[in-house]
Amino acid sequence: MTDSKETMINLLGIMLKIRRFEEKLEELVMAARISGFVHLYIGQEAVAAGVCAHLRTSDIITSTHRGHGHLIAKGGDIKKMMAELFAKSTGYCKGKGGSMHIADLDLGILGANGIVGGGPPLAVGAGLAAWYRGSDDVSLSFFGDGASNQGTVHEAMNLASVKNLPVIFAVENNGFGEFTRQADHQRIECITDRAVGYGMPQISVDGNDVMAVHEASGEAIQRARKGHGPSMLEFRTYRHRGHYVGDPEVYRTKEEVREWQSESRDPILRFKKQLIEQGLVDPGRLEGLEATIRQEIEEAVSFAEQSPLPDVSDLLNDVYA
Ligand SMILES: Cc1ncc(C[n+]2csc(CCOP(=O)(O)OP(=O)(O)O)c2C)c(N)n1
Repeated sequence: MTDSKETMINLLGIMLKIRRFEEKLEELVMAARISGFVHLYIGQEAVAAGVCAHLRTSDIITSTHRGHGHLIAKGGDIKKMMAELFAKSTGYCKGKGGSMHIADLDLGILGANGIVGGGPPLAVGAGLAAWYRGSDDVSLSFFGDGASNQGTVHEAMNLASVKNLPVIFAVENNGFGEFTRQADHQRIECITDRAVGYGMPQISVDGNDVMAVHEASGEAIQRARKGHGPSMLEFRTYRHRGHYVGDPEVYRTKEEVREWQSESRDPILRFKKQLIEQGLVDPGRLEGLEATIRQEIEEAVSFAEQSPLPDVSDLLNDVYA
């Protein structure tokens, strides 16, 4: 194994931070302490963690309506994220955007995005900008199987390919577009089949195996950095929660969900087991890691709760007209 033990433990730490952040968020939404639409990423953590481990601050990502995991993995500040979710003035959008508008340009995060398929064209623009600057920065767009049917995604892939831009199209195939199974919204199994039409290298991997994600994305990112153009990656995964918090989930069975939450499929449980079995981490260190993360999340909640609401006088500031 070429990956160092510390890389693996860092990947586990990022996955745990995303999971615990969102478990807390879910609890807060269910208790009506946070309002607004929230889409949870639980179950897909290996994708954000494995991919973003290769990205520098100056590299760009575009995210989706299910964006918390991407933002945390790219280095987003969970205090400012939590404050935004609480609609407080200390949040990323001064409390006026909520879950689907969190962005941090200083960290290369062009933003979560409520427009399905809205991210890839932005990533192509960022890739074009990197190329103009003559830098070796890359841009990477996360999007879903549902989004992969959008015209914007196809136009973006074509332009990136024609211009040989440093863009990575990272599709997270979690099996559903809203309440519709993949098999009912597209006639292909491997979404990377679509890359063939744009003459783009592609690979489809198990998105719940963080090391497989890490390896595949590392190659694509290196290719883009070296000026060898775009790639498409498909990560096959599953979302453990409903499409949004409160989704009655009538389109799947509890048994199916439980199967994906089992130790053999859940990306965190299976990676933890692997690390312990290989003697790469001892349970004591894991407990320490969990405790630090829980503490950080509690601090983010306190910060958010104690922050002021936006002032009425600020209502029309930062609003495009
Ligand atoms: C342009 C546009 N069309 C429709 C919607 C409504 N919508 C929100 S999420 C979603 C499904 C997205 O599915 P997918 O891309 O697979 O992402 P996932 O929810 O599975 O993460 C749809 C259709 C939207 N937000 N934007």
